[in-house]
Amino acid sequence: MLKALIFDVDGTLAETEDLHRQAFNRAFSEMGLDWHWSPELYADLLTVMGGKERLAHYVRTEHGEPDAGRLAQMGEIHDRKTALYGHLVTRGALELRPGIARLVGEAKRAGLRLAVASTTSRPNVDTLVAVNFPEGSPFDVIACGDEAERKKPHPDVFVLALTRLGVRPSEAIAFEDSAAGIRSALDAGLPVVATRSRYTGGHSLEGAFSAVSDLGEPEAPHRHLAGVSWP
Ligand code: XBP
Ligand code: MG
Repeated sequence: MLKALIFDVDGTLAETEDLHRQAFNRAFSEMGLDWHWSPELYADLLTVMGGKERLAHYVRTEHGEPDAGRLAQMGEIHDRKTALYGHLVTRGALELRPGIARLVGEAKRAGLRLAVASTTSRPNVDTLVAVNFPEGSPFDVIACGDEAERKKPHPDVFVLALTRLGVRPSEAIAFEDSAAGIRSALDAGLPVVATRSRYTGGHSLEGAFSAVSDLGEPEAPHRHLAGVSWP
């Protein structure tokens, strides 16, 4: 019997990744670094799950093995990026993908429990949920970021969500946008509904029992922020 739905965040609940990219670039600029992640480069870097791990991969491949000073700077960059990303989300730069609000509401009314299982950092989840569910979070469980010992495609974060929900994999469905996320959910024993996002258009959806363009009826045209303005 179905008891819970488990949602990935970035790319599934909302099209967040380009805001992460812009926030990284802003943080680089603020710290006097001439690094710039184009959408094309970021699409490649997204094969590395986790912003901290993604940044470390970029530094190692483009700028050599980081010394202690660089490692400290990388931590500052990611912290600043998270703050800048939160600023953009708080200003309404993100909206839920089509159908998410409807599905979440219907699931709650049907008595299902809801969880988040994400690689992203907790502040990013909290801000996205607070802005887009102003009447209160619909999620009974949030498993994210460094709570998982190993990041996606390892199953750890989905296993953590299942444990916290107190349900078996056969009693839940996972929603994911990326190949790594699908792998993570499958290896946790979960059936997966896949919905590609802007940055995962070329990803394999192998293993998902269903793949949809998005989760809902056509809604009002996306409200695009005219241009981001930094704090
Ligand atoms: C996607 C990720 C995250 C975000 C950036 O997470 O890999 O790392 O890109 O967020 P998911 P952080 O698809 O599992 O939601 O910088 O906080 O990691
Ligand atoms: Mg994702």
